Order: sequence, then C-alpha cells, then structure tokens
Amino acid sequence: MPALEIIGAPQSNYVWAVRMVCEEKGVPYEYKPERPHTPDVDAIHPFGKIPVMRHGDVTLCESKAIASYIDCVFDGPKVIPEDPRLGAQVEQWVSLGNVEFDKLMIRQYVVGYVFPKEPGKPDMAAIGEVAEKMKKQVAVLDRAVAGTGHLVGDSLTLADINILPMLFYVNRFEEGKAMLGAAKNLSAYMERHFARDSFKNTAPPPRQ
Ligand SMILES: N[C@@H](CCC(=O)N[C@@H](CS)C(=O)NCC(=O)O)C(=O)O
Repeated sequence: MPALEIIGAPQSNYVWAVRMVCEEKGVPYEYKPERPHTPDVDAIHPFGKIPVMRHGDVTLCESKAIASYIDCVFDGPKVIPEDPRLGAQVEQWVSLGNVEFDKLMIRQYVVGYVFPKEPGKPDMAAIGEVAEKMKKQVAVLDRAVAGTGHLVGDSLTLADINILPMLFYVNRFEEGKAMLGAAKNLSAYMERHFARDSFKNTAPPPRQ
C-alpha cells in the first residue's frame, strides 16, 4: 500500500483531528506541516485550505472526507460507526462542529485573540459579544456528553475527534476557560479525552 501523507500545519484544529483519526486507528502516516496556500496544499485544495491528503493517486481535501477515507481504507477501530443510526449521528455532529462550533469558537473567538485586526490588540468588545453567543453552544455540548461521556454512542467517534481540538483552543482564553470550567459534564469530557495518547501525540507545539 502507498504511504499516506497528511499535509497541513499542526495548529489547525482540522489537521489535528485528521491526525488523531490516524493515531486512534493505528494508521502510519507521513506528516508534512505545511501552511495554507502553499504549493503542496494548493495542488490539492481548490481554495488552498488545510488539511489535505495524498495516498498513492488519491488526493483529498476537507477533513471529514479525509477522515471517512482513512476509516474505510485502513484497519483499526471505526471512528464512523457502521450502524446507520450512529453513523448518521456522527455526520450530524461533525456538520454541527463545522457549521456552528468552528465558525463561532475558532474563526471568531480564538482567531479574535490570535490574529487581531490590529496586531497585538484584540478587539475585546467583539470578543465579549462572541463569548456571550458561545454560552449556548457550550450548554448544548455539556448536555450532549452528559449521558455517556461521548457525543455519539458510548465510544470515541469522529464527532468527538472533530470537536476536541476546538475545545482545547477555547479553553486557552479567559472567557472560554471560565465557561468550559462551569460546564461540569463537558469539563470531565475534556479532561478524559485530552489525556488520550492520540490527542497528546498530535497536539500543536506550545505557543511562542
Ligand atoms: N471545512 C474544512 C475547513 C478547513 C479550514 O478552514 N482550514 C483552515 C485552517 S484550520 C485554513 O486552511 N484556513 C486558511 C484559509 O481560510 O485561507 C475542513 O474541514 O477541512
């Protein structure tokens, strides 16, 4: 079988999720930490985003598509259950992750701190407004993991893998840390899954 290549900077929550899938399944891969819009990435993603994947003559972009391909083609525990009901629930949570949680938590809240429009000066009024909106999302996730400590079924799936890197980043900043800390089920969920080898082995290097 040809080598599996995962391409994309380690700081990306989506690159992190795809690498976690490989680790959870015990799939060996070659990792190329490329930034968005570099030639290797542009060759595969029509809009230059990360992650992208190469496996022999198969190239893919979009983390969900990459994760599904790896789950189907390689051995190891399924991260998308074959049971149609559970599989559809994973699909639902990944979609919610990408359309709702990533949009607010990462693109607005975390990016508001890390890449402020005025360098070195995060817009705290805007961040405060986003943080208010995030409270509802945190409450939704807190309820969702209350039953089994997983978003779907009673084992780790792509639904969890997709959301864990997002929660890690939100937890780095004051408002996020406070609201996640107050969400008891979600805090326990984070503590347990942040301790997984797959999560720690693929974590981005510490911030400079
Ligand atoms: N829906 C895509 C999102 C990928 C994405 O937004 N990647 C970010 C890094 S986390 C990126 O490449 N941003 C560069 C840009 O938007 O130009 C996926 O699931 O892979």
